[in-house]
Amino acid sequence: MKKLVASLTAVLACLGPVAAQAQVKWDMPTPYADSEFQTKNDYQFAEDVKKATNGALDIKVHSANSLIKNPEIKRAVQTGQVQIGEIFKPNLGPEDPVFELDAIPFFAASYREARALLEVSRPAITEKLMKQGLRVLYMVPWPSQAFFTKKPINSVAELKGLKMRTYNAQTARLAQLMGTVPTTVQATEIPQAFSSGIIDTMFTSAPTAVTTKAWDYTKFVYDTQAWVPKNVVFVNERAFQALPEAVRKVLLEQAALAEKRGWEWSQRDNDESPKVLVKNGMSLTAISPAFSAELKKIGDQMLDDWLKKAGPDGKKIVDAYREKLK
Ligand code: PCA
Repeated sequence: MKKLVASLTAVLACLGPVAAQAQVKWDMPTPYADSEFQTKNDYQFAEDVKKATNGALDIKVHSANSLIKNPEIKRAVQTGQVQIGEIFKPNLGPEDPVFELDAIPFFAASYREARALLEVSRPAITEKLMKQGLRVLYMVPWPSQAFFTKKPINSVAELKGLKMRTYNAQTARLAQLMGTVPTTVQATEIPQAFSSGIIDTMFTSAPTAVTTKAWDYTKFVYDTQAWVPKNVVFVNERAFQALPEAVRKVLLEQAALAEKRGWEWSQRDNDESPKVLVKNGMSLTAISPAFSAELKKIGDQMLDDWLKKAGPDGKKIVDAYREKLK
């Protein structure tokens, strides 16, 4: 018995430093592929958190829908199945219009406008998610969304009847207003959707087009300069509160850095990715003024619809945004 106690004591002594540094492991699902700058930013965030906490918090990123599928990620974080996750924020539009304001065409089209919109809508977004037990860590925009087509397009009429890849309720509405047939396809499934003929044209940003090799299926890319929608990374609030205070502090600091870095990387890719598309044989042009005017009209209609849905709270955000841009 004495011997057993002695050896147990020895074992515990060895474990001492580890036990004092109890390691917490978190899983972080994201819908997007490893090559997307958003995912690279998540990996960097996870690595920086691990380093800055001396390994006390170890976040494992699960990319490309590998652990949890896109539509289930929010619920998985809410229920604690995983502790942290990333989604395309406007996907939450059907739940509350405030989440989808950044995906209305021509409402907040540049990075400057996207930033102003985030500043005025961040309190509402974070409060609404916190009510659901989700703490927002960072929000990073995708570059300007573009159309990818097989044939040249100079007006909305020329798109009529095409099968348009969309990624949420709002892009589906946009596709419908453009007279196309909306088909929801996850970013990771774009190549298969083109090759099986489910879609023949798509909306996305240049980086996602590079990731999915858009040149294999389409020839023309039209940069709409119309909307700069954001991803959101959130953490289960109970899991967050269960961390030691020092670790919580580091996590929030690193989240702020990840947001800053993500905006920089987004802007860098906004400049660089179109060049990769051209290098691979795609024809890149701005949309024609007539096409742009037609799209603007659709955007105005979508904003009207949005204001009706969002009521006085929504109008307050829109007014504050316009004020900020003055
Ligand atoms: N890439 C993602 C979201 C927006 C974007 O640029 C996608 O196409 O699904």
